[in-house]
Amino acid sequence: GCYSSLQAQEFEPNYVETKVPEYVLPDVLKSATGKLVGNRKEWERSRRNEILTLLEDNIYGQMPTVYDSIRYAIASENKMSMQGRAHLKEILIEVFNHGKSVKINLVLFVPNNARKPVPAFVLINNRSKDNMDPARDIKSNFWPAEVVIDAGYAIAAFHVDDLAPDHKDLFINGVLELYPEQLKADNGMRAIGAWAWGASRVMDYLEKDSLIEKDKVVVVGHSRGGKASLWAAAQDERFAICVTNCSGNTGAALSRRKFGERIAVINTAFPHWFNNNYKAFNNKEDLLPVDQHMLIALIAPRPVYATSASEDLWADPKGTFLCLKNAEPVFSLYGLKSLLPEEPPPIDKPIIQSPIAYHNRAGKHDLTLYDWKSFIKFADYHFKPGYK
Ligand code: GTR
Repeated sequence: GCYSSLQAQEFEPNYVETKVPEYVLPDVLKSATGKLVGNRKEWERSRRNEILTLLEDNIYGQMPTVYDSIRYAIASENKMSMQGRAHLKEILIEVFNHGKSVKINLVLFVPNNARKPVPAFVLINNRSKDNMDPARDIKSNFWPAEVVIDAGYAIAAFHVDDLAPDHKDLFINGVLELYPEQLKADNGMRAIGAWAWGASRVMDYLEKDSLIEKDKVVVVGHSRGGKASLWAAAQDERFAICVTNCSGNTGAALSRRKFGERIAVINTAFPHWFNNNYKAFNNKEDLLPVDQHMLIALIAPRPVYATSASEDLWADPKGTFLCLKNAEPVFSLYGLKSLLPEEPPPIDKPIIQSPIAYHNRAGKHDLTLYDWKSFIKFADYHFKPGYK
């Protein structure tokens, strides 16, 4: 894997369950003033916003939602791509603010053989740009466009470099030029926030594309991209479903377990991912006013699917499962019953027909065809009435 040199040289991750310390998670339903939220109205009126602000201020940074203008242009189109199975559109999304602009290159395939509008998956691509080859000369299971098209869904992807290059010095070349005040703020947006912001601009476009069913858009991210997909869905309620694959620390794993990757490690290896305030929690996980179950809770009542991989202990599979479990009380406020068991399910036994879904796939840290096929089943279950 691509672990930092820090991990190898100075940091011994804990991979032993019996060495997980005792910890107390902040109560997702208990407000700062100690008041317990008892119903969805109270959740939506007060506690939800309180948690959103805590996550902004302490971890992910602010999410600017205002910009001067946005422009969409079709850079290329082929109504008979994939041997006639799909309509390809390459969309250039350009967002302007403060006299600067950022360009997002969206690759979108829409199935020809499906009733329009169609539901869609959008991948935040944090790996090679080849993963989203519009010509389909290169095919990758990281973004298996043909499989998704054949399942009756549109599939889109954009690359994180368009928003904020994934580098500690270069990340400022993108969205942050549009919002220079963010860079100066200790609770300002950084790279993960910029990627999530990009997902929302893609949503701005998809809402206007008559081929797309705008209230059935799934945001998907893997690992660092999965941290961004969670933050995007928490901030932007237009995403109908959130998928976070192997997102680990500061994604869908509980920080207080101190298992595998730690906040201090992530902040050192990737100082450009989270805001300045987050650095104060290096080796002080228990002082955070939040833990990651509260990020999951912000997505309720919309369905969430988190995954692990059995060999990816760095991302803490058990801590991911427990993170989902601890978000259940908020789904309950909406009358939604999670079907997750009390203990983590066996490897390769996905729990899909549930508002909160989970699997631990056999194998390594990756986004695979197995994962995608499970996400399609999850979307079918929630989007297609009469699903069996
Ligand atoms: C690792 C990082 C993880 C995860 C991963 C990835 O180096 O420590 O948090 O984001 O990269 O994105 O694949």
